[in-house]
Amino acid sequence: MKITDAKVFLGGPGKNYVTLKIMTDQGVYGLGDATINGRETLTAAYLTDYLIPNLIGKDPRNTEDIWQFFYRGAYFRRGPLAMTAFAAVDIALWDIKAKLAGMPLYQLLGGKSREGALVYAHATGSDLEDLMDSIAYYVEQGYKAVRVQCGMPGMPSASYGVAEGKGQNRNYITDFSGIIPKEEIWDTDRYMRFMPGALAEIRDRFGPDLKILHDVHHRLLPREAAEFAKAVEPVRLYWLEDPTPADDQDALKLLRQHSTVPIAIGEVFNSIWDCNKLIENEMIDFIRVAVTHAGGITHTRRIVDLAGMHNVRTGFHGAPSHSPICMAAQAHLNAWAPNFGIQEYLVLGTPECDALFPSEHFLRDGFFHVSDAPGLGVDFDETEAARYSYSPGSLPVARLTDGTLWNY
Ligand code: KDG
Ligand code: MG
Repeated sequence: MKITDAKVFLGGPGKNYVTLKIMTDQGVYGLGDATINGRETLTAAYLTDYLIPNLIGKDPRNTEDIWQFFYRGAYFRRGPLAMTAFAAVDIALWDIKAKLAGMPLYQLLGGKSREGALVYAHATGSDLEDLMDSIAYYVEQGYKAVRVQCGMPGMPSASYGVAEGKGQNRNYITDFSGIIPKEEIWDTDRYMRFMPGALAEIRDRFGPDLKILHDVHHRLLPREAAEFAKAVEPVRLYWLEDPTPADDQDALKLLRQHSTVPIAIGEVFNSIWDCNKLIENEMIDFIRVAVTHAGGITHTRRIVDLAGMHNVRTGFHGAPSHSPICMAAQAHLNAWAPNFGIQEYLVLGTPECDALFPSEHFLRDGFFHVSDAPGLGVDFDETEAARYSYSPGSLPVARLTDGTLWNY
C-alpha cells in the first residue's frame, strides 16, 4: 500500500483551518489538522514544501516509522510549527489505519473506557453580573463544568477570554484580524484584588456541584501565582489554568508548597520534553496539550501514558481555533485514556462549520460522544472548502499599565 498524493487546504468559516488530506493507491484517504492560531501559513508551507514530498510512495500503515522519520530526521527537533505539521500527517495516517480496520479509531487505542467525555464550556462577562448570566446559560444547557473569565472594574481594556458586549451581543472571540496584533493592557494588582472574590461569589451563586475552571493565561509571576492559588482555595476550583508562563518547569514549586488547588498547564507545549519534569515531579494535575500541537496521536499518547503514571489527568486544549479534525482525534483519545479528566469544547458549531466537516460526533448534557464510524469519524467537503481562503490574523499582545510587554 502506498501514499499517492496529499493536499493542504487553508481557510474555513471565521477561522484559518489548515486541513491535510492524504490519498492512497487503495482509495482510502485520511484527514489531518495543522491549525496553529496566527501562524497557519507556516504549518501549511512545512507540509507542502517538506513533508508531503517525503510521504509520496511510503506505506501509510507505518505510522510509527513515518513519525520517527520526520521527528528524528528533522535534525533541528521539536518546536510548535514542526510538531503541528507532523501531527497533521500522523492524525491522517491513524484515520487511514482505522478506516482499513473498519473500526472507530478509539478501538485501535484500546477501546472505550467511558461512554461520554466530560466537557467544559467558556462563560465570559464584561463584568461579574454579566458573567453570572453567561454561566447560568451554560448550566441551563446541561453543562456540568464551566470556565469563567471576567472583565475587571477599572481595567483599561478587555483582556484574554473577556467578552465584548453584553447579553445576546456577548462575544468573547475578539477580532483577531490583521497581521499587526492588537494590544491589551494587563494590571496584575487589580486582578489579584478582584478575581478571588469574584470566584467566591460564583461558587455561592451556583452551589457546590458545578465544576468551575479559571484560566490565568500565563500572567502571574511564581510568587503571585502562589498567593492567588492560596486565596482561591476555598472556592474548590476544578482547575486553575496556566497561573505562570509554562516555559519554566520549576515555576510551580512555590505554588505547590502553599496550595492544593488543582493546576492545569500545557496548551503551548509541543512535546513530552516540555512537560516531563512537571509530570514526574507531580507539579500539575491536568496536562493540556492539544493532539494537533503535540505531534499527533503517536506522540500525545506517550504524554498521556507518562501523565497516567503520575496521577496527572488529561484536559486537552480545545479553543475555538481547533478544527473539528483535531477535536475528533481528541475525542478518540478521550474515549480511551484511563486518566481522562475533561475536554475543553468550543468548536464553532455553526451550519457552515458542520457543512465543511460533516461528522456524527455529538454533545449531550455536557458530555461529548464519539462517533462509531470507521476512522476519525469526521469528513471534509472539498466543494464547501472552495468557498474559503486564508485571511491574515494575529493573536493580541499584552502590556502592563506602564507599557512593558507582558505575557498574552
Ligand atoms: O491560540 C491561543 C488560544 O487557543 C488560547 O489563548 C486559548 O487559553 C486558551 C484556552 O484555554 O482555550
Ligand atoms: Mg488556556
